[in-house]
Amino acid sequence: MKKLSLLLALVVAGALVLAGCGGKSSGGGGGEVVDLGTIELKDYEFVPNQLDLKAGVTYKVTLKNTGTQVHDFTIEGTNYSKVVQPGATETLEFKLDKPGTYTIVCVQPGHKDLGMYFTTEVK
Ligand SMILES: [Cu+2]
Repeated sequence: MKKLSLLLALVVAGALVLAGCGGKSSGGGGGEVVDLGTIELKDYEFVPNQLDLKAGVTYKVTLKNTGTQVHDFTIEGTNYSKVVQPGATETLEFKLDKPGTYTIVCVQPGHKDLGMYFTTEVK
């Protein structure tokens, strides 16, 4: 009987330790997101138009459309794209697994031709 209650105490203590670890890891490690801040979508440019990116990192960017047209933030060759209405602010999370040169572009008709794109290196 004593042995059984000791065992029970150990099991309860173990469960508490596990619960403690679980709480910590959900707050920090693993799903870390790096905030890139705000990029303005103007008629017809991105400001700023430089990003310092690393492969395998999850980034969050805030997209603020200060222009008069609908704009979007599209990473060519990926499924990442976010349309932002004039005056609106949206956020986009993305992760690029392969290093290389990527083009960020607004795919609204004619906008790329007006210069609304930039290239960025992912290391
Ligand atoms: Cu645009």
